[in-house]
Parts: sequence; structure tokens; C-alpha cells
Amino acid sequence: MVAGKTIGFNFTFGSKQTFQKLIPSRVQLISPRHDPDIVEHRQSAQYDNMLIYSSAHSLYCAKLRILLRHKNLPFEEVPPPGGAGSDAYLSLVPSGNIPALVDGDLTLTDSEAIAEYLEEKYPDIPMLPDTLKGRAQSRERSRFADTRLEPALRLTFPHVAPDERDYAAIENAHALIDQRLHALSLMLERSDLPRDRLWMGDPGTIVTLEWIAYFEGPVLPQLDWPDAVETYRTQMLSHPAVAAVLAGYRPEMLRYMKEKGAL
Ligand SMILES: N[C@@H](CCC(=O)N[C@@H](CS)C(=O)NCC(=O)O)C(=O)O
Repeated sequence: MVAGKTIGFNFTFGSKQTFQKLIPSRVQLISPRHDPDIVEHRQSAQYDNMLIYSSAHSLYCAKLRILLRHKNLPFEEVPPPGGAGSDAYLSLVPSGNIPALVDGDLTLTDSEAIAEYLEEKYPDIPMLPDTLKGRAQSRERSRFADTRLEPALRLTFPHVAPDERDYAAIENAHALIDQRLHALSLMLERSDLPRDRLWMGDPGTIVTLEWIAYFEGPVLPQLDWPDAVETYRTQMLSHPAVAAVLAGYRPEMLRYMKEKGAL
């Protein structure tokens, strides 16, 4: 059972039902408004748990939630004080990235650096295989998601709102996403990594695929999903941490799309 906490509001990820019931309250708290109390709290409080600066619809925050939940690590989530890009946040997190992890005196950004740190600090539920080749393949999957698959998806974000959509840009993004899905399919077919375990390379990949699937239709024309990628998605959903985090995250994805007028 994973305990999670948002400043001023405690919750426990005990069951799917509890988790879903809590989502609206947590989302309300994760607003971009400046809250000086949070900065003060952050600077003065002693945290037993790790603190994550996060936002509700961030893909990389969902990735990190899956990692933390899979490793059964308690954590607290707060919005970036002052909002992403604010002076208040930049004074705490110089890169301005979301998510950022605060663990004692360490403040760390980049979901993959955070994942590697958590893996070294909490190896009891390993997310890297015990073979050299397996670890290399898991890292390759992470890097592919981070530098190839997600950047192709990212091209669509400025064009989610139909009113502001540049259809040539969407066409370009669509072609690139198709290409990257095909590359992922070949990589999955060639990989020895068993799918009955969740590896470090999986959370970022699966959340990115989820966004691509949600955008197909409302934002992107139909995609050519390779069978190997479809099978991989289904297999990943059988991991409880993936299923639970996505169950809470999908309403945020839909909310974002509705706000943009894409649904
Ligand atoms: N490669 C980074 C990407 C993180 C990223 O792009 N985060 C976005 C939110 S999903 C962000 O920080 N946006 C705010 C900004 O760039 O100021 C990671 O893995 O953490």
C-alpha cells in the first residue's frame, strides 16, 4: 500500500475506489496559483516523505507516479510554488522542470535522473534487470520514449485546440508519430525484456502511448498502430501501478482536451 500526501490533505492509495474518490480534491490543490504558504512550508518543514513538485496533466509526472507507486514509496505532491516558470519555483528548481523531486537536501529534476536515483536508493523492488544487456535495453526504452516518441507527440500540443490548429503541423506530427510507433514495434520485438515485470523504461513509454491513443481522432488522424505496440500496451496495463495511476490520470487527460475544445 502506498501512502501519498498533498500538503494540507492526506490520502492513501489503498484501493482503486479510494484513489478515484480522492482525485478531484487532489486536482483542485494542484492549481497553478501562487501559494506562499507552500513555499514557507517547503522551506521549514521536515519531510519524512519525498516531495514532488508536479502538475495534474504533466506526462512526466504521471510517469514518476507510476515509478513511485510500483516501488511502494510514500510521497507528497504539491504544485510548483508560484506556478511553473515563476521566480519562486526557479529559486527552488533552477531548471524549472516538472516534475522535481525533493528528498532531504537533494532537489532533483528530470524524471529519468529521478528514476535512476530511486532505483539506487530503494533497490528492494528493482526496476532494472539483473543482466547487463537487460539494463541497457531498459535504458534504451527510456531514452527512446524521452527523446523520440514523446517529442513527436509534443509537436501536437500547440495544435490541440481546433481553433488554433495548424493542420500542416499536425500532418507532420502524425507522420513522425507513425514512424516512431513503427520503430518502437521493432525495438519491442527485438527486446529480451520480459513483460511480466515493470522496468524503468516502461512508465514513460506507456504514458506517452496513452496520450497518443487519446489524441487519435480528436487531434490526430488515424494512426497505424503496430500489433507489437498494441500488445505491449495491453501487457503494461496488467501492472497494478500502471493501471492505478492511469485510472487517476485519464480524467486529467480528458479535462485538458475538453478545456482546449478538442472534445
Ligand atoms: N525530460 C524531462 C521533461 C520534463 C518536462 O518536459 N516537463 C514539462 C511538463 S510535462 C515541464 O517541465 N514544463 C514546464 C516548463 O518547461 O517550464 C523529464 O523527464 O522530466
